[in-house]
Amino acid sequence: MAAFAGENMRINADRLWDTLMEMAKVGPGIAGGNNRQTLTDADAEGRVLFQKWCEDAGLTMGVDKMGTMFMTRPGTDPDALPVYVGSHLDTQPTGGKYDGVLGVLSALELARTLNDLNIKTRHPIVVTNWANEEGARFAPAMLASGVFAGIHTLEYAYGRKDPEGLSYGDELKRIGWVGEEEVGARKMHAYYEYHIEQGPILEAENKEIGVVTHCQGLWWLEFTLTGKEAHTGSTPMAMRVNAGLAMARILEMVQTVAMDAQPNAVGGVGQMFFSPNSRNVLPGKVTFSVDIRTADQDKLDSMRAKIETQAAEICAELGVGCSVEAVGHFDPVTFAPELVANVRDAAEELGYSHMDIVSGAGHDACWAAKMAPATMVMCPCVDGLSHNEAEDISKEWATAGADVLLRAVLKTAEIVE
Ligand code: HGY
Ligand code: MN
Ligand code: MN
Repeated sequence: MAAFAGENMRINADRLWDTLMEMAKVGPGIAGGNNRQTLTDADAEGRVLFQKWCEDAGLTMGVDKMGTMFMTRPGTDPDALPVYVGSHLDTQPTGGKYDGVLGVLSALELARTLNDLNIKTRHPIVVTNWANEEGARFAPAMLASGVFAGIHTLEYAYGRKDPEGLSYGDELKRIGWVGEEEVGARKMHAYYEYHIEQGPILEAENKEIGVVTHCQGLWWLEFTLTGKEAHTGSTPMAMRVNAGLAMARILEMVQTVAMDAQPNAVGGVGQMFFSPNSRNVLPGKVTFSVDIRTADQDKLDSMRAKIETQAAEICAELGVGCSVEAVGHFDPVTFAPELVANVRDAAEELGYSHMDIVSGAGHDACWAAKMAPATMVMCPCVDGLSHNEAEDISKEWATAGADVLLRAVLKTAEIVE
């Protein structure tokens, strides 16, 4: 990379941290984290704040029909496709302050730093806030970037419902963030995403930077088990059609399938609903979502097949009805080697310790990778904890990753002397 005015360019660490802490005040959780779920009033408040910050930095906003926000810093070449740099501002119901947010606000900080140094780039840079990355309220995860990549139709996405039965389309309209742009009409030169690791590897290996080469593939399998509602006291054991028992046996089986697939495979359940969910009524209906992941394609598919086959056997034995729907999926992702090299070189040049890593969590970068060369930068998080209000990072970790993001992006966006 040619020497340039900001050879040892670094972001403004204090400004990034202050911006993160400001956003953390929007949609506070009950234990120090955030509950800024997608398309809630808190999400709307965070969007408005982010829009103000971006427009104060001279970026111009575009919004698409899924509500994704694209904030453009112009380049010098009108024909050059933009370099997109982003992540997500929506959080889990008991989310942390950094999951997604660090990537979006570091991309903003990148633009702010280029403004400070009066640096121009040939390619425009687009700071991006993808709508509904988490999939907590409206499954699947990465819904908006999935529509952008042509994985889902806009109609499918608008029809997705939250546990209260509210639809994505209606809620997006309610908060006033239905954009004009067709989803996916934008073309990307490249995509970078900076994210906390959400796992324990970087901290355990004492590395400041994760050079993300791949991302695990994922299945979300939504099971609906049908039992017979009956009195928990007066119904003899032999007469029970017990969907709750079937669920328990399936959860145990998922654990076994995941452990048999070691190393580097995971499986578990985060969400379940009992109906009628009354202490003294055996459930007539149990729904739950199985989340399995691994970076190995064959292993991912065989885990799914085993779980579906054995779940059917468990339910048949108990006389419980069983149906399953795949409500989320992406195959393992290999990120663009040339962008991965940019991240690794940037860490090296800046003197940050680094290691190659496979992302355990899914990210919008997984769908962006279908549209253009894409990659990620990661920083450690304390105890590898995420999707927990106690999620924590150090200011030094946040800064290191943002410095690397800036330098890697400039390798692609091309500084104009
Ligand atoms: O589920 C995921 O991996 C991401 O946090 N949405
Ligand atoms: Mn995330
Ligand atoms: Mn998340």
